[in-house]
Amino acid sequence: MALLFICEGEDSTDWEAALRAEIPDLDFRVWPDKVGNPDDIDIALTWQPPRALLASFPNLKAILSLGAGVEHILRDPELPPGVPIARLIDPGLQTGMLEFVTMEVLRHHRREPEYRTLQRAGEWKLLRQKLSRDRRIGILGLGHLGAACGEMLARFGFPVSGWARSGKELPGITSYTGEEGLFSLLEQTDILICLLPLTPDTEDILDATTLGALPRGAALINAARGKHVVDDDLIEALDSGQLSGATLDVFREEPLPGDHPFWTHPKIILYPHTAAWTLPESAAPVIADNIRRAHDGTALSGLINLRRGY
Ligand code: NDP
Ligand code: OXD
Repeated sequence: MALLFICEGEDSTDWEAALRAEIPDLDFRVWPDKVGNPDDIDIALTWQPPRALLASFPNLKAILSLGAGVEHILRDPELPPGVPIARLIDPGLQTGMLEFVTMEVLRHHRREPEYRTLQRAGEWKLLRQKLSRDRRIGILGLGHLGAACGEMLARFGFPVSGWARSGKELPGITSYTGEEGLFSLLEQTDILICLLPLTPDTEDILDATTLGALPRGAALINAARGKHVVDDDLIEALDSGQLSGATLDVFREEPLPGDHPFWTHPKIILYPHTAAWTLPESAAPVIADNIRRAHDGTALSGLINLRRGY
């Protein structure tokens, strides 16, 4: 049986080496040039598989995402029924996200964007600083990434609240659930971080209503998916002063079109979907473990619940 690597534009060399170091006899194939007999393929390791491709492998035992998100797989209306799908739970992704979120929280907390504007204007001016205990953080999504970020930020002394589908008991984090809980969190959040999966329930969650529920002058960090944000509502919130700034790593359309207003908005800090990378040297052991589980018929780690969409 064979693993098929399906990730257009990605060099598979390092992946093959890293996975072979874990499973020396792995039959590693690459779509579209090195697929061989479709009947041989029992594991798909993929990012953004083309529509209906996965259904063309009759002996598939597992679909493994190359990222934490799985909406890029679930968008395929012709997925093979009954084949388990797993998201990636990777320590490297978590570390990358911790670094990114910490960097951006501190940037907003310490008013770095305003200092850069003052520098460009040649102006020597001190901006009032706050203690971390007076800067409230709200995190949407308390999973593998959100919970770790929350615990890290709590250690800086920030009061941290988080919102998830189920209630959590996490050190230093006040947990909220449900729609009422969402608005309770929003109204006491100075820096909002989105780390939700993209599902029908979470799409467009950051709109005029939710952004308007934040205290005036709050900041947003979206490191989850672009479709969590209603772009026009975000621009309106920034222009009106409701939000003081936004860090955006992800966009409805990627690459972000050259004429999109986010590129030049003075209150937006923009990154090209780079908050946390899936690196073979960190992810290969986790993926290898799931390959073995699929072969043994045991439950995959990070198994997706199709009804919930994550
Ligand atoms: P997890 O599945 O571990 O966590 C998801 C969290 O969101 C859980 O706490 C879950 O609640 C909560 N959640 C899901 N749906 C709802 C809902 N409808 N209402 C309230 N809470 C909800 O995912 P990860 O932490 O691993 O990853 C999160 C996302 O981060 C990924 O899906 C991906 O989109 C994004 N990402 C972005 C990267 C980047 O480079 N920009 C890199 C990696 C990930 P519960 O715990 O109760 O189930
Ligand atoms: C992911 C991502 O989902 O990088 O892992 O966006």
